[in-house]
Amino acid sequence: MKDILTAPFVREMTATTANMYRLGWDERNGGNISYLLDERQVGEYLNLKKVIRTIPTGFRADALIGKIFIVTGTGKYFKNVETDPETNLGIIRIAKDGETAELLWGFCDGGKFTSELPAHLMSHMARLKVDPENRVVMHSHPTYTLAMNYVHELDEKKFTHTLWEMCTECIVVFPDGIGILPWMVCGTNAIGEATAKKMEEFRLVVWGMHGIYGVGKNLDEAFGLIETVEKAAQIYMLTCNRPRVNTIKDCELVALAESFGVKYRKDFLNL
Ligand code: 2HA
Ligand code: ZN
Repeated sequence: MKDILTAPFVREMTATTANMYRLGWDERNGGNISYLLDERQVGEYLNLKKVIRTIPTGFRADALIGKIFIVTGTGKYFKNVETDPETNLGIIRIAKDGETAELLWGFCDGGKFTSELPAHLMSHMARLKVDPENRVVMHSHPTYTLAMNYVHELDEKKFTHTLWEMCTECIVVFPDGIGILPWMVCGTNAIGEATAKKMEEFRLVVWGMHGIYGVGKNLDEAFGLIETVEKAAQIYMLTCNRPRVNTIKDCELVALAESFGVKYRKDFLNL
């Protein structure tokens, strides 16, 4: 059996959480990540028959029975994952009943998975239906994106359109736009269900005045989506109090999207 601390998926999780912490997106216990793993790959590092303990999830995820995820822990700080992955991360498998998590590794101080597990697993189910390659669900509190939530209308079309105007790459990186939920109590099945519903259509979902969710086939892709939104939101926040002298026009956004061959939300433009 190989040393789990050398597994690429553990290394990627520690590098990503450290990176997000240093960007100032994940203060204290803010943010959470879940990453669907390949059973055969995990089997090189762990005895898959050995369940350390079982933890109820509080909801059913039948479509994920037998699936294995590496997830960040509830109350744990992204800041500390790098130095102590075995306490701050866990590897769980969804049990045959669809509503229990079998702990295979980690959370070694008796901890458990993120409080946002409903939003994560429900989003995995929604995304896998649209994109069978999807593996990662990532939640974070990026500073400028959050700031923008307070001064910009929380309307999917208008919010996406403003961000598309802020950096040339935006419409190419997230042509499908951004879904938005109003402020809701976090950590509940209700916000999980609402997030998953948005995930049928979007790879990015803003939780009004809380943060953002991004998904992808690997950590880089989910991170890159959020990073691009955050960069555009930063440009917006740096410029929104000043007269706008120049902008990228809608006809130019169309030219970009067509040149890069991306399928974009035409209804999010004012053509
Ligand atoms: O895990 O970010 O949404 C802490 C949070 C809750
Ligand atoms: Zn949060």
